[in-house]
Amino acid sequence: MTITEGFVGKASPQGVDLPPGQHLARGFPVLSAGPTPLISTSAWECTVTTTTGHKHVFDWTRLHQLPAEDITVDIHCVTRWSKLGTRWRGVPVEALLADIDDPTAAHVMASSYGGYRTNIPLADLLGGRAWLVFEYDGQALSPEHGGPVRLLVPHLYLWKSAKWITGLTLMATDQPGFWESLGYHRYGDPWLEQRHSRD
Ligand SMILES: Nc1nc2c(c(=O)[nH]1)N[C@H]1C(S)=C(S)[C@@H](COP(=O)(O)O)O[C@H]1N2
Ligand SMILES: [Mo]
Repeated sequence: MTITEGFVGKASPQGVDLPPGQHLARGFPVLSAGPTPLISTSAWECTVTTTTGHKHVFDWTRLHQLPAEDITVDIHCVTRWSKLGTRWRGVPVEALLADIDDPTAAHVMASSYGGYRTNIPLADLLGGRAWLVFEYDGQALSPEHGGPVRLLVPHLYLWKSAKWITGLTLMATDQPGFWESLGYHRYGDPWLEQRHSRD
């Protein structure tokens, strides 16, 4: 999709493909439920835990041994701002999970440094629809936006894209994360306006 400068900032732009109830953001808002943790690339780790408790640790070096790709996607926050054509670089979650055998896994709890958690069906992290990203717009991902590494699941509301990712826990059954426990939707499809649990 292409957008022209003139559309940016208009509340109801004509010809721009926005989910219902969303408007275009100016700039890149920061939304964090707590303080920004400062994690060096050498200290960063993301642990994949299987339903049987096996742990697979990915550090910065191991993450960069996996094939990275550049992605351009639209992102949608439940607070009603969207940002079109955002550019990131990262590794598909599918590549992390490729060698992990866990037939009973159906859901995933993503967890962050600082304790934030969010649940996502495993299928939504596969098929080239979710990444562990470490660059935004050609630069190292800044701490306030989740650097050194965050999850990016752009087809769901942005609260599912856990910043400062440190764990992916595979689960047989769904469990609510932080916002989901507070009444946000279990799944969070922006095109279906799945904002709250009653939606
Ligand atoms: N660890 C962590 N991840 C998080 C959050 C958070 O508070 N902590 N906020 C979520 C919410 S509600 C949104 S909208 C996006 C915001 O990402 P941004 O600050 O890069 O815009 O991050 C999501 N990931
Ligand atoms: Mo959000």
